[in-house]
Order: sequence, then C-alpha cells, then structure tokens
Amino acid sequence: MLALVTGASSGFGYAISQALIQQGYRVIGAARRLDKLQQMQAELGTAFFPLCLDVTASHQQLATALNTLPPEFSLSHVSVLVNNAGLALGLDAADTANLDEWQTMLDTNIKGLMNMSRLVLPHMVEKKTGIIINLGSIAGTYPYPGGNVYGATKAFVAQFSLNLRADLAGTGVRVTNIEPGLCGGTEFSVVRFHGNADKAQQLYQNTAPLLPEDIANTVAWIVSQPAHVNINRIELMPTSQSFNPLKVTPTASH
Ligand code: NDP
Ligand code: 8X3
Repeated sequence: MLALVTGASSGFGYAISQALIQQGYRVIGAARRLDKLQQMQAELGTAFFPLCLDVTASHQQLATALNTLPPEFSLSHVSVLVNNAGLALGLDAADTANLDEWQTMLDTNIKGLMNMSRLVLPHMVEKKTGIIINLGSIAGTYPYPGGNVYGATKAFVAQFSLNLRADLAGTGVRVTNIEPGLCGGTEFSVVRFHGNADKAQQLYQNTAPLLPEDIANTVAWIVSQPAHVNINRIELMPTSQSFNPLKVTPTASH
C-alpha cells in the first residue's frame, strides 16, 4: 500500500504521513522544504520517501518530478492521494487584500490540487481502486471577514471533490473532502500572518482547537473503510467553535 501526501513537511501532512505509516502504508511525502522531509525520513524510517515538490509548478514539471520516484515508490503504485498542501495568506478585506497573495492561494489550493489529482487518477482508474482525500475547510462553506479568496479556493475543493465522484462512477476510485475548522499545532496561521508567531498563537489561546492528530485519525478512518463505502465529506470543528448570528450593520433608515 502506497500513499502520496502533499504538504507533508508540517502540520496535518506530517501527522497524516505518520498515521498512514502506522497503518502499514509506505508514504511519499511531498513539499518544498526538503530538509524537513529528510528529517521526517530519519524519524519515520524507510517507509517514508521525501519528494521535493512545489505543487504550483506546471503539470509537465510535476509529471517530471514524479517520474524520478524509485520503482518501489512509483506513481503507478499509489493507492491513496492526500491533497493536503495549501495555505491562507492574509486576512485583509477584499478591497485592500494583496493580489499576489490571492494568486498564490489559487495556484496552490486549486491548481496544485487539480494537477496532482489529474496526474494520479489515470493510474487509479486503470487499477480500478484508489482514494483521493482532499483537505478542504469549513471556510469553503461558511464565510467570514477576510476569508475572501481562501474560502473560495476551499469551495472549489468541495465542488471538485463531488464532481470527481460523478466522473469516477463505476471505476472503484473513491473521493473524500475533509473540512476542518480551527486547528492548532500547525504552521497555518504563522503562514497566514506572514511569520508573526505571536499573532498566530493568540488565535488559539484558551480555545482547545483541533489538533493535527485529529485530522490524521480521520484520514486513517477513511482509508480503513471497506471498498464499497465512500465518505463524501467530513466537517469537523473543535467543540469550542460554533456559529454567530448573521451580521446586521447599522445603516441610515429608509
Ligand atoms: P501547515 O502550514 O502546517 O502545512 C502546510 C503544508 O503545505 C506544508 O507542509 C507546506 O510545506 C505545504 N505547502 C505549502 N505550499 C506548498 C506548495 N506550493 N507546494 C508544496 N507544498 C506546499 O498547515 P496545515 O497543516 O494546518 O494545513 C494543511 C491543509 O489543511 C491546508 O490545505 C489548509 O488549508 C487546510 N486546513 C487547515 C486548517 C487549520 O486550521 N490549520 C483548517 C482547515 C483546513 P512547504 O512549505 O515545505 O512546501
Ligand atoms: C482553516 C480554518 O476557519 O481559519 O481553513 O479558515 S479557518
């Protein structure tokens, strides 16, 4: 059993790689920071193969990188793809947000996930088995101020996951979208706040957020379901997170 996990160098990706190896998988862990992946290999052993990969590269560049995998980690053997690499940049309102950051979120969260799926799918369809697990977010369903493009990329992930299922009918290939809420213990908010670790940490203070192992346990459960069961989507939040009433802003009367 072979899995390919993108964004393996940190947070969810690290915990998911660890959990899959515990379940008997060999894991190709892909990310841009090769040093982190090599450190993981030292910890997790030879069942983990580090692959330096930027998912925003062109389809052709990604194909070339995946062709360098050693035979025992060959793409044609991958039975689980976890499209986890992703990021939020900034929390500014749409009229002031940084356009380059919007583009990076599109390139990573949408184009990267799309290209990786397209590269792996022909092999899964040929074998008539396989699971694609995408990392969506509650931000793809529930709007919040500053969530503008990040949330929209995760809405893409939700709909793409469902549409993949429609295309893959009869192939035996399964697709799941995991949609977590507030999750600590990752680099997500440090990245979002441009390296400001204090600001990132404040977000989680006194919240008991979800943890990477909660997401890893979810992945482990999904892949252990029998072949006739497809989990379409899972939305999970920390108990401490819930909903606000819709906002009504003070406005001059009619
Ligand atoms: P982290 O920032 O800890 O991890 C993100 C991972 O993505 C890193 O390993 C990073 O590795 C990798 N990555 C980023 N850009 C690229 C790229 N261009 N090419 C390859 N790899 C890349 O965040 P999380 O673990 O928290 O997030 C993982 C996923 O879960 C994301 O898709 C995120 O949107 C989603 N999510 C997170 C939530 C949270 O609250 N934490 C909640 C809901 C969803 P490197 O820098 O080495 O490339
Ligand atoms: C990450 C969760 O609520 O910060 O996707 O957007 S949230």
